[in-house]
Amino acid sequence: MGFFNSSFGVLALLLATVVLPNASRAAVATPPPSGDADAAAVGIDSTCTKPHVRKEWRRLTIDERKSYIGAVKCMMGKPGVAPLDAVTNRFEDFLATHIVQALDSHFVGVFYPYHRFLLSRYEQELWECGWDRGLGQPFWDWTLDVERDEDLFKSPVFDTDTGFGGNGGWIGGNFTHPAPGMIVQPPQDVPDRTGGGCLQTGPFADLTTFLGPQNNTDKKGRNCVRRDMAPASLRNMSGPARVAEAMQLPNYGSWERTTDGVSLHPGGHWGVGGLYGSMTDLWASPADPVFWLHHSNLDRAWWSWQTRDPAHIYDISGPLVFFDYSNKMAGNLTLDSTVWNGLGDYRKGDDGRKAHAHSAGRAVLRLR
Ligand SMILES: *[C@@H]1O[C@H](CO)[C@@H](O)[C@H](O)[C@H]1NC(C)=O
Ligand SMILES: *[C@@H]1O[C@H](CO)[C@@H](O)[C@H](O)[C@H]1NC(C)=O
Ligand SMILES: *[C@@H]1O[C@H](CO)[C@@H](O)[C@H](O)[C@H]1NC(C)=O
Ligand SMILES: *[C@@H]1O[C@H](CO)[C@@H](O)[C@H](O)[C@H]1NC(C)=O
Ligand SMILES: [Cu+2]
Repeated sequence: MGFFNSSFGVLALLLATVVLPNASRAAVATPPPSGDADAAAVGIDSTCTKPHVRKEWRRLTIDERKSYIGAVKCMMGKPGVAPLDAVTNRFEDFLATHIVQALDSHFVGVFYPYHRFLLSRYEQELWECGWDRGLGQPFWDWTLDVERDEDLFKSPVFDTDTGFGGNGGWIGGNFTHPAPGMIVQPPQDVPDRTGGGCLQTGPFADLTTFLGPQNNTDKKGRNCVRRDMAPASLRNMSGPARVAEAMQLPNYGSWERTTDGVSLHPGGHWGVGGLYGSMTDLWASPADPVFWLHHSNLDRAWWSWQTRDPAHIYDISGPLVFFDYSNKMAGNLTLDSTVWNGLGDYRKGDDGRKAHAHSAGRAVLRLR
């Protein structure tokens, strides 16, 4: 039974080791959990006595914000390991992984565990690049930036000096009539969008990559990171009312399906990416470094939901196949499922566990 016990520990790591935003402004409807007391409350036998702390971006000191940005740039300056010519640095390993695995990690049960795992791998790379090991991946609490439209544009997260830079310049068009050469990213119009052009301000101004748009992983032309901010979309999908509503969802299946629908998850993506922006790209959204702050908050929201009820903490379900919510093609995710981050070649039927082990760090995590 030793095997069971130790691998159960791995499950606990994935589903329950979470990073506790102890100093957060806690605009998510319920105050977020604040340490081992909460872990104990939901029955987690934690031996972690000094967890690192994920903080809201504006709760970091200015020096910490600059240090975080420096760590991301450090990743962009390190060689990548993914076996793709289009990958030119370590930051892009994570982007490539997300592109290749996009259809296996969204609108499926594993959506939350997959992104928790990827986030954790990214966080470790940040530490390797000098980020404070006492601090985890910072998060962007969307609810702090939705009261008025201008709040989004003034957010410290999008500061042009100590944040991730601002909006892209205006490009016309809409969902049915996009501007020439522009790729529409979401499945519907984003009428409140305000930009569409390349990111031209802030520490990541003029950032480009060969990867994307969408599922492209060939080394063709470079493309820029685009922003197309949509403040009403952010408010409508990721504002306090939607967060409060989501927290009431009764089980993981409805939590995943609802929040990955027109709700918290796309809210942060479309709020920054609008119609044309990188953040709205289902595959290549991690081209924009702010992706990781959005997903850190989404992970925090899941943890808040998980710790609301002891029955939630190990609750898992949801389709194994993209958007197969009626289970027509396959069953649900279970605690016996495997979560992995890597560049396995699905098109050749290889699930990637053996081959491409190092795209985002460790390749595979078994739930049990
Ligand atoms: C989209 O743009 C076209 C061309 O300008 C316009 O005719 C159409 O009304 C627009 N659609 C919406 C929903 O605004
Ligand atoms: C990318 O998506 C297109 C359109 O859906 C598809 O035809 C193509 O096979 C995909 N390419 C890869 C590398 O997955
Ligand atoms: C946001 O919600 C308001 C109120 O329901 C609605 O009037 C508006 O059209 C919505 N905007 C977007 C972009 O979803
Ligand atoms: C999958 O899980 C959902 C709850 O998330 C449940 O309603 C459904 O019956 C399950 N499907 C199967 C085939 O077990
Ligand atoms: Cu994703």
